[in-house]
Amino acid sequence: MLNPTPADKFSFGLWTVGWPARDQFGKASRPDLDPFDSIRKLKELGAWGFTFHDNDVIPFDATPAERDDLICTLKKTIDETGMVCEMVTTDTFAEPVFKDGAFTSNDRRVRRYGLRKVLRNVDLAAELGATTFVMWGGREGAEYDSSKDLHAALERYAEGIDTVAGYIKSQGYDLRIGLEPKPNEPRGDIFLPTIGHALAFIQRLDNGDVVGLNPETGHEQMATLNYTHGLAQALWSEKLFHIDLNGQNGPMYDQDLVFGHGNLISAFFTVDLLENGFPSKPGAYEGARHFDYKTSRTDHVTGVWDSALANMRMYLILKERALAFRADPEVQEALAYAGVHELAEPTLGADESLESFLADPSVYEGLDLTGPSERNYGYVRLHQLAVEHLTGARG
Ligand code: ASC
Ligand code: MN
Ligand code: MN
Ligand code: MN
Repeated sequence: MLNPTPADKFSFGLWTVGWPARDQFGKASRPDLDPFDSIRKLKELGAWGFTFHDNDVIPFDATPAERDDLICTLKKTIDETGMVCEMVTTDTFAEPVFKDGAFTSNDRRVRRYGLRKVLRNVDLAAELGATTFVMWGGREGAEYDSSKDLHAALERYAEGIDTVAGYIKSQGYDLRIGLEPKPNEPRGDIFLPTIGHALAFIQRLDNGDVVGLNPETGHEQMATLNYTHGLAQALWSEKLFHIDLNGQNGPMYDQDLVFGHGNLISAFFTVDLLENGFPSKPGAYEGARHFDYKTSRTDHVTGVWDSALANMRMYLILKERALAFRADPEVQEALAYAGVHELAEPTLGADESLESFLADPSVYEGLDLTGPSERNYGYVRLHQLAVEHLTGARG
């Protein structure tokens, strides 16, 4: 049960296991890994798929012939391992040219260059059979409010995303864009800082039908937000196109810990939502269970593979606990007591007119507030049952 298999649909970014742990304060503490070996190793561990930034596989300064060679090796590795390339993304943050962003740089030359870099990777994604194209605008932002025309920045961001989305549609690619919100780091403030901002932004696009979200656990938690609530709103909006699972301990730098190694209770409810769905709308999330974490700098290559496996085991442990939680008769009774199912009932009756609602004295003038005011919802008992399942004290 706790051994991952391809049926679990786990996938990893090649930059995750491939991170040599170079940080702002220190040199790399691990050697660079060969990305093709990483695909084989992830397969061995039980993963189903992988994802990558163009420059995780193809160096930024590769010649066209070198690029073709590497793509050829990548395709061979896919055929040989059966690993699915489910998502592709573009590095528009590492090179100095992108220091002020790609789609929102004040320099038009950079915006046009960035758009071309993204569009060639849309072609590559389609060629490799990926169904999601993630766009993390890590450098789209500012440190100084004096430096940006914020209205124009949003116009240019929308223009860029709309151009990419329109291109995908015009080519007939089976591909959808997943915007990835993050509040800050590496920029002081990043545009589209949260799931909510990104959902509102998508509403303004011309080609928003193929644009949705790729929310990352730690990014929402950096903004002190509840990741599971964010996933829920993205699902409700039919915009949850992809996920980046990892661990974070509240608002601080982006930790990218193993999934469940940060806020564990939150991770439990994330898995509960992904596996069980909503009580009023049951059903599992169908997309990849994708991890975007970093092996801690203290671990060497052995630790890279220990931590990759740890992500999958944490997910499977939490899945087992979440299923046991929902199946427990005492939990079912506590859910009913708490009124969880009552919330699915529309507030107005099916054939109740607004006139009759307004004229019904039992709703307002005649309602005895004692009952609802003194109601014990029992949420603490319910949550204790959840934590007992999570910790293995029950079921
Ligand atoms: C991505 C993505 C991130 C960043 C980061 C790069 O594509 O999802 O969160 O890039 O992992 O270090
Ligand atoms: Mn992160
Ligand atoms: Mn991410
Ligand atoms: Mn990241």
